Amino acid sequence: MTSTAYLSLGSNLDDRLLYLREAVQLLHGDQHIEVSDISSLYETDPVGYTNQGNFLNIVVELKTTYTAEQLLSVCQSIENTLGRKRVIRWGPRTVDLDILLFNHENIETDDLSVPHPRMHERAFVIIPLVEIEPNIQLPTSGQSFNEILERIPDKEGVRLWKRKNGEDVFEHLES
Ligand code: GSY
Repeated sequence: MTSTAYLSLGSNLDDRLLYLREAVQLLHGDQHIEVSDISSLYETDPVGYTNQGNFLNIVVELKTTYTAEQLLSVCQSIENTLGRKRVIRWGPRTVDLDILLFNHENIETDDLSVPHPRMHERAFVIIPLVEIEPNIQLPTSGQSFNEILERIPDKEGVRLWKRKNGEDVFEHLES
């Protein structure tokens, strides 16, 4: 069975675009994953621990034959491959991959909560998500992400950094 998932990717260390590009390439290079859409790139003020550099954030849509748990394990392995350091909780990271949505499923295990429990309050997630998929709804409440976007604070902390152009899914990640 093929599932549709949305992931949030963020980087705020070293060459941020390179880390995002490599993470997307590693996802797409997996034989069970096809990256089917990528949002524009956004530069975003840090949320949570604010004494750190700005992030580059994107949201990607993918088709996968993995389960959500298997996809989580792939995401963690990509974070490790790209050298994510967890020196400070919520602090700077080479790359972070979070599963936002997996089909319309509600998943609650020891390791995984889907929909991502904080996604509806994070403009750096909702703005790129609505850009690539304006019509989806939050499975838990049925609320549309467009409605969530209208009410979300701190939208000015999310600035377009490189616009997605054209049909080629990967083009705007090239430097
Ligand atoms: O949860 C993802 C890592 N992260 C981010 C992020 O990706 N972007 C912004 N703007 N702030 C963040 N705080 C954390 S933690």
